[in-house]
Amino acid sequence: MTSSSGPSPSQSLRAQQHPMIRQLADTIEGIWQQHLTLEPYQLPEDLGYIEGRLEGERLVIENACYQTPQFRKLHLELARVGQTLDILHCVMFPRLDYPLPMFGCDLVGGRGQISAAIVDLSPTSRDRKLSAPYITTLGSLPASFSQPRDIPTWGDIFSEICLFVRPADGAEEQEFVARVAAYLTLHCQQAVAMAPAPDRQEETLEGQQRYCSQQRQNDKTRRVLEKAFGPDWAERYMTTVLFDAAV
Ligand code: BLA
Repeated sequence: MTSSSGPSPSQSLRAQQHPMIRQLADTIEGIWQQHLTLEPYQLPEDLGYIEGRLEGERLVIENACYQTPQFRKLHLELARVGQTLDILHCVMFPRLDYPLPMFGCDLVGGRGQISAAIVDLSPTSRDRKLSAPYITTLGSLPASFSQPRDIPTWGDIFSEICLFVRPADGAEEQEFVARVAAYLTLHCQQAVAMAPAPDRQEETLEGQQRYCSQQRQNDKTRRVLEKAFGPDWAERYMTTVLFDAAV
């Protein structure tokens, strides 16, 4: 396994990935830059660029990480397994005095086809409900995806506006990217307009902890990491980089 923070490796992996992943990564970073004031975020022990190979195929991971006044961590990860499996993973972790939902997005694809495309704004409030602006703006967007997918049981953290599909063609891929842009733009606007609510820190912490512990039950993610890095490394990566609830 190697780990380094070399000169902007993300451009290189991004250029090789499935075009929808490349496009979505550029879209997410563009919206972040447009709406938020980004500062660097130091990942533990230089987990910026990682390569692993245990049994089977090589796994390359490139992380981009930022923080802002409203978010303790903005994480965008691109990964490639062998020559075939491309992954985009993105989660935005609000600071505890900003009782905002968790933006999460995952794209998994290979050999020219994206098999899983999911985006959600997942509530962390005790009542497990999204606030009105999210529902009114995003709850009524037209849904014309022909291959919706079923949410696994650990996914009870996701909201009523969660979109989980297998995009059938280029038009559906574009529609999904546009959906992510709409979710993300509204979320950034909500965040910058929000006054901090220190009295809700405990509730927000509990909500983020619930979100992370459910996400860590995704065996499909865990298996990919374990195959390349082993179970201990996979557990550490899932709890400190992908879904760290400790603040
Ligand atoms: C599915 N995630 C998957 C799959 C793989 C990964 C291989 C199966 C693809 C398929 O069913 O078609 C792998 N995802 C990864 C890896 C990383 C990753 C290795 O992010 C990181 C290194 N997952 C998330 C986030 C969400 C998410 C933020 O990381 C949602 C907001 C959801 N991924 C998610 C869901 C599935 C999935 C719901 C389907 C799981 C299932 O059907 O059992």
